[in-house]
Amino acid sequence: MTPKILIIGACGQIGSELTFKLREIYGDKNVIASDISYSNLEIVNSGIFEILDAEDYAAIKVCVEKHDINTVYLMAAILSATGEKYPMKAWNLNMNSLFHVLNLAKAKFIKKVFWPSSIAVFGTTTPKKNTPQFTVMEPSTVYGITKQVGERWCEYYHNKYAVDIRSVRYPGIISWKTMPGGGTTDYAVEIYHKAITDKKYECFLKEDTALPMMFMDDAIKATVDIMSADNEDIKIRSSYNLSAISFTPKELAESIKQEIPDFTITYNPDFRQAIANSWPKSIDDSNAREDWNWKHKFSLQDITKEMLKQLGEKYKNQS
Ligand code: AKB
Repeated sequence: MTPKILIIGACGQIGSELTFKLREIYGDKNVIASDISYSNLEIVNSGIFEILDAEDYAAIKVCVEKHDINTVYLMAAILSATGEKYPMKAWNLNMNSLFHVLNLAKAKFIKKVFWPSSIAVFGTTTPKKNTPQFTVMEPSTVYGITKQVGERWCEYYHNKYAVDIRSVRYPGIISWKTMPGGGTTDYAVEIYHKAITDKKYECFLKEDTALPMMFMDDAIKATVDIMSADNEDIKIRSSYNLSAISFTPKELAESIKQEIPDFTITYNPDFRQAIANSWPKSIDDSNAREDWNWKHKFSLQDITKEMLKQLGEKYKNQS
């Protein structure tokens, strides 16, 4: 099956880079980008783009039929920090959009679905180190609840209606092209911007808060890999643990100091500290490594070098 792809939420941090990668692989005319507004002009102007509300079933169905779509990547979501401010908005967007896409697959309008879950499915009662694939899951954020419930529905639709759904639990994603929005792990992107512009950063998490993280290129590779794996190799239909590296804000600051010796960091924890405290410090992703050969590439120092190089050029071109 040649994928004819619709990306819902293509203007966001992961959606935008996924759109470019999928267009590179499958060709511009086979990848339709969509979002609720024209918030990322690079994406809007880079190929076919549709305005689409992820909560509008009829509109998604029209778009799927118009472009003869067989594969949907549902990237629209309200993340952990924003979800705490707007709980019902987060619940409605995160759950309604998932049901719409699952129901389109159940009704055979589409054949394959990618839906991202998150390390936010875990909670304070989960083992924190090397968190297993199958373990206690009592998420304490609205975002985490939507992802945990979403995982159950994905598995249910696969078992009951044979929906080909594939999912990974993303850790914090570090990237330079598009800013993240509304997450707890966002500090790990903001810090690089401030390192370039101000040589200092005030972190909203404590210095010893270890969290699982990953460079965008690895996250995109995982997404492409799981979607192109053979059907029988995908043994988990809720969501796969996915891991690359783990670090604390202090360790991240040290790695920046290796490149910018006069960079300084201060700490002023806010409400996001409690969210970070409820999440794992590191993740056991051996199921993904065994089932579909997942492997990450970027170490912390690789990421720091690449982030500072790319952002350095970006800010130089703007001035
Ligand atoms: C967040 O911080 O909310 C997200 C996530 C870990 O899913 N980046």
